[in-house]
Amino acid sequence: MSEELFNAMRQSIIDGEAEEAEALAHQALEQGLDPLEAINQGYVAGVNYVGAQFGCGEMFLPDLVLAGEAMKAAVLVLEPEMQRRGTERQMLGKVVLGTVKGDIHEIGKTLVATMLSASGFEVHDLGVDVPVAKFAEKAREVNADIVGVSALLTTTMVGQKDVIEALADMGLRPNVKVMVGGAPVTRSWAEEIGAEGYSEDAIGAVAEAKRLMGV
Ligand code: B12
Repeated sequence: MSEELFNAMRQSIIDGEAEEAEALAHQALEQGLDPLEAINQGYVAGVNYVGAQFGCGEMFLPDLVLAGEAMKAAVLVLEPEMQRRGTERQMLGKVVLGTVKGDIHEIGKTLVATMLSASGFEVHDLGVDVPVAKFAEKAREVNADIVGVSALLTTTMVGQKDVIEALADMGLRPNVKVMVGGAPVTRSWAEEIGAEGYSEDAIGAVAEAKRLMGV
């Protein structure tokens, strides 16, 4: 029964059908399904498929954008229930996440946010085009363990370095760890700017965040 629902969820992401994805999320909650399971076995399977198809040139930009919108619509429905159960779950750590100033790419960042919260992190997603100071202010406000900074443009990558400096200026380093990512970002760039974490995808981002928390 839930297998059918998971397949429909996966397909709603592949088809980029936000309304369908949302309706299926409601259905899952009505049936008492674990929202985390719905995300991992349903929606994320769809996102992974779309990502792979995009990588080999079988799907295109509009497909990605629509898949991202559908994913967001589903997560919006499932999130309150995830948070409710999260209070019963041991949270692994607090992450402040955003895409740097001047950069409006949000799909990858949102995927990282979704995967982190699905894996038990408390995620504060600041969105896109986020001013440097806002990362540091939010980190202080919520007592963050990790700040994740996404950049998809070579011209905005330097913003990741600025965020590290802003955290240091506020006296939050080295307690608050920094994780960077985005298509042009490499491990050597992360090392150069003093970020403790780097990953080329959302699955790796979860592994990095766990490593930084020592779990
Ligand atoms: C979709 C897209 C857009 C969409 C964004 C829609 C949206 N709502 O996000 C739109 C159309 C708006 C757009 C606009 C532009 N784009 Co664009 N865009 C892309 C595209 C095709 C895909 C990006 C994407 O979503 N990928 C899918 C996700 C899942 O992957 P991802 O973002 O890389 O994220 C993964 C990892 O990087 C990692 N990750 C990401 N963030 C983080 C953070 C942390 C902490 C960690 C650990 C990991 C991590 O995990 C993610 C999940 O697996 C890329 C091409 C590409 N191959 O990357 C170009 C690309 C990034 N864009 C590019 C450009 C040039 C632009 C524009 C300047 C175009 C223009 N002339 O107007 C504008 C810039 C606007 C701005 N100011 O930001 C260039 C950048 C070149 C460069 N190196 O600087 C690229 C590489 C295309 C190209 N080959 O030329 N774009």
